[in-house]
Amino acid sequence: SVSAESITPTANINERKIIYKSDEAKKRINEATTLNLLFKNLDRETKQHVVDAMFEKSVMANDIVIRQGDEGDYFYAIEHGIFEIFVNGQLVLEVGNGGSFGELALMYNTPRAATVRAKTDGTLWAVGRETFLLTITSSVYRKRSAYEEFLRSVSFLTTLDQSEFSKLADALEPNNFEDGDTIISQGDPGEYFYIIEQGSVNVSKITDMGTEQQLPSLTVGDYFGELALLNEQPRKATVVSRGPVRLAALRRDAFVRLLGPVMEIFRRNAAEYNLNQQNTTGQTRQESGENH
Ligand code: 1OR
Repeated sequence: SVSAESITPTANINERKIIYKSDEAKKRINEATTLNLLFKNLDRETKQHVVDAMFEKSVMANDIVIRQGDEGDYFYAIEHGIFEIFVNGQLVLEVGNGGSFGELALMYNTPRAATVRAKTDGTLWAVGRETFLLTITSSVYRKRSAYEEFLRSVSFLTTLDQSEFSKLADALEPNNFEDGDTIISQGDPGEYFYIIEQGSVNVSKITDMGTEQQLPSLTVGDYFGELALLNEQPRKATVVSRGPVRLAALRRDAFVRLLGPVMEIFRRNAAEYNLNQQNTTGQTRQESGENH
């Protein structure tokens, strides 16, 4: 299953694999990987390393790309096509353009956890085990270590256990903002939840009366953006960075999946926020239990 056990990058080859590619092929790889979480956190040089080592694999509908139980050899990024994932013969997921699969067996050195079959004709970009371990796994590992330390210091997360911290660390996306940037705007749909890693933010809202109300500012270890995800409603406030700000962002699906254990805290604070709404100006979150 998809677990968050310890990852130990052990590959130590020095020679770097380079498979020649046209600019057009590089462009296609770029388009196929920009939204992928596993590629998002790679620095430019590491990404180049991965792209250099990739080779193109064309598949036809019904081809089996990965068989459950086999040893892991390649990781695949999907350029186009739809792929069905089966666990013990049961269809559990379909992945398409911009998605990927085959990372688990390589990262955790376990047998393939699922069978992957092409539902349509398609094009994949394959990365061999050694390159994968040297680049993507190492980067996931570095990111996990860096985030875990921070997450343990965040007070609203103290009820999480080790494996929950690891999964959360893997799913967080670093986001940097400059002084004065608008991070979320009141009225917009909400797709992300944020924890402040560095810096602080100003929070304000336009009230029903049409006046602007300043809400308590937030700083390191505080969170915002949960209300829109909890209630599936538009953003209730505008958040603007105050100096340079570094945030750890969590997408809606991961928020629901990984922060289950702290939903009660969010709901309780949200309820208090409603009670205190009229007199929040100048207070801190600790005083008002307020959040956004
Ligand atoms: P792999 O190297 O084990 C099969 O080869 C791949 O299928 C696996 O890496 C993942 O990339 C992909 N359970 C197991 N493997 C999955 C799953 C999955 N989803 C995608 N893969 N589950 C679905 C989670 C929504 C869990 C089902 C119980």
